[in-house]
Amino acid sequence: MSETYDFLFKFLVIGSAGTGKSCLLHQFIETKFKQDSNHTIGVEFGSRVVNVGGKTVKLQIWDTAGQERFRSVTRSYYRGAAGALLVYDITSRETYNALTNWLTDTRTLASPNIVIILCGNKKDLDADREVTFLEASRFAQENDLMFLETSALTGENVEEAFLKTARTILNKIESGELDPERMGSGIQYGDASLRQQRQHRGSTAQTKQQCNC
Ligand SMILES: Nc1nc2c(ncn2[C@@H]2O[C@H](COP(=O)(O)OP(=O)(O)OP(=O)(O)O)[C@@H](O)[C@H]2O)c(=O)[nH]1
Ligand SMILES: [Mg+2]
Repeated sequence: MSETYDFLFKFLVIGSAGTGKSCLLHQFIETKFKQDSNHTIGVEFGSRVVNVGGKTVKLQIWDTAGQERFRSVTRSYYRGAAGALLVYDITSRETYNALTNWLTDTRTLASPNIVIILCGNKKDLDADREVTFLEASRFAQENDLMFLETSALTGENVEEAFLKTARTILNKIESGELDPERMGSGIQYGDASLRQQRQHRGSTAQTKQQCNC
């Protein structure tokens, strides 16, 4: 069966090793927790078609390795991403402290228009929390990021994180702030919207023929 969608958005999942990036992607795509998740080698890939604001959007998601030794490989994926989930682990201050480095990389390598959501993952492990919700939300505000605490284990806020990012991108397309035709936007028109545009062009041509002007 061929899929029809209005837009395709390219997404990245980034952040330190062991924060739960692969589990978040798995939960989003399979709606279950990934048992025995191993460190990602380089980059893994997943996709899912979602409905946002009346549009069908295919999310093409690149789940990158957090380990330092893969940094040169993963850096090559930043270009041309429309959205990113920047993940830390609420039970590990080290992964939270590393966020500034991840942001520097993103701001240097990705499109200036990239929409980023900060995800404080492992929300289910509240008893082992090392990073408060308040300090992370302040950090997000200061750095112009959206913010959610998530749990790839229970599924809490996982779909929301992806959908919120997609909705923001869609709003920016509709307001004209984002141009899907721009090189490296990380956005492509799908069959459905191309057909609509063609139909629209067809009807404009017809109107012109009829009015003799
Ligand atoms: N309790 C709990 N554990 C989680 C959650 N998400 C991931 N984990 C655990 O955290 C560990 C690392 O998860 P991964 O998804 O492999 O981490 P990653 O960020 O992809 O790591 P790299 O691929 O090395 O960058 C695994 O043991 C998971 O079971 C969560 O939301 N809650
Ligand atoms: Mg991984």
